[in-house]
Amino acid sequence: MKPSHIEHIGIAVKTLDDAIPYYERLLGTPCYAIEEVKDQQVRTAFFKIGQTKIELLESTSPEGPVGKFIEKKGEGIHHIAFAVEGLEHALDEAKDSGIRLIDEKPRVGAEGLHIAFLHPKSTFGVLTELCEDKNK
Ligand code: CMX
Repeated sequence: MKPSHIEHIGIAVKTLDDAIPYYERLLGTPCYAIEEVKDQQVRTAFFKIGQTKIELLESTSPEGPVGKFIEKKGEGIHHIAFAVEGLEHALDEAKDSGIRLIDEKPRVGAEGLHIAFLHPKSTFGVLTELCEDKNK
């Protein structure tokens, strides 16, 4: 799969309003985008630090993946996303090596990235996202 870098770290928070000021102080940089991803039932807020982003995730529904995560585990690191070139091929490789895919095919996530998730039960407990910026 050979990712080029960590594209972002997703952090589940109860509310963006409470979490954004903390990250703005910590990172010394303003939140540069807030975006709702309807099919994931989340609102996201982004910060850039070097090549990597911090993505805060606020659930818009208790039934969504982040709502369920917070209910079970509380706030905290939700997933790690690796940037790859050739996402479809990377998914084929993951599948061939026995990793369970959540998304068999890429779909469009926040910031227009093409994304796909690997199941935490086959990635040592870490929900893992592979993503590709097709505009690059
Ligand atoms: N990290 C690690 N483990 C996780 C997890 C996470 N983020 N989310 C769930 N799990 C674990 C649960 O603890 C549970 O483990 P146990 O069976 O040992 O208790 C197991 O996975 C099943 O969890 P669940 O609460 O029953 O939830 P589901 O099986 O319905 O869904 C998952 C889990 C990972 C398949 C689902 O959350 C998913 O499809 N995630 C991918 C999409 C996503 O997370 N979108 C939000 C971000 C979108 C964005 O960045 O734009």
